[in-house]
Amino acid sequence: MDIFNTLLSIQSFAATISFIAGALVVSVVAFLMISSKNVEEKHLAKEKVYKVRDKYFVFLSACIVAGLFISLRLLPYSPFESHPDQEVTVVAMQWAWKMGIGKTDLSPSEFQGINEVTVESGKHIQFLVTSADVNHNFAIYNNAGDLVAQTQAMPGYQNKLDYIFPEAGEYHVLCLEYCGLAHGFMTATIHVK
Ligand SMILES: [Cu+2]
Repeated sequence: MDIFNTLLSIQSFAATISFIAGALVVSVVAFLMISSKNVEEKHLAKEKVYKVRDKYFVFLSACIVAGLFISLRLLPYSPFESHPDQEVTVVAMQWAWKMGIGKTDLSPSEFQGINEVTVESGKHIQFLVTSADVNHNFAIYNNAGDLVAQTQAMPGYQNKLDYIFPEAGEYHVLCLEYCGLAHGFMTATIHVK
């Protein structure tokens, strides 16, 4: 149950951040409404803003270009140009995961799999993910409760999810796309040795 407690604490942290950000937006709007009653002041403020607007635009554009340059270089796609060492078929269904080593020619509903699979650490694993019914989301969490990889599980499509498990241990699979009544019980385990 450790992983669920960790997820809960991440959720409450996110909720606190959202609340603070919301309160900030409301107070800025309230401040602007209170401080912009005088028409004369409005004209003065307009001129002031127009003076810095061009510089602000150039500054923001530079920030976006620099941010794109840095973040695009950090995208984790280059390690996966090779062929995978191991393929794992994953079929999502209401409300379970069917997994098995290797590719399958069977349809998602015919495929027989279980909610456990064993793979090796340090190897390029490719999950072939699809769904037998509605949209789901195949999400892998490590033992600390961190989301390490995820992809949509969609009927009629096969999504490839490449991942190298950095260390041995138990990884947990949860569904990240609300898919009905027992969505929260869609769990599975990936044993990494
Ligand atoms: Cu779900």
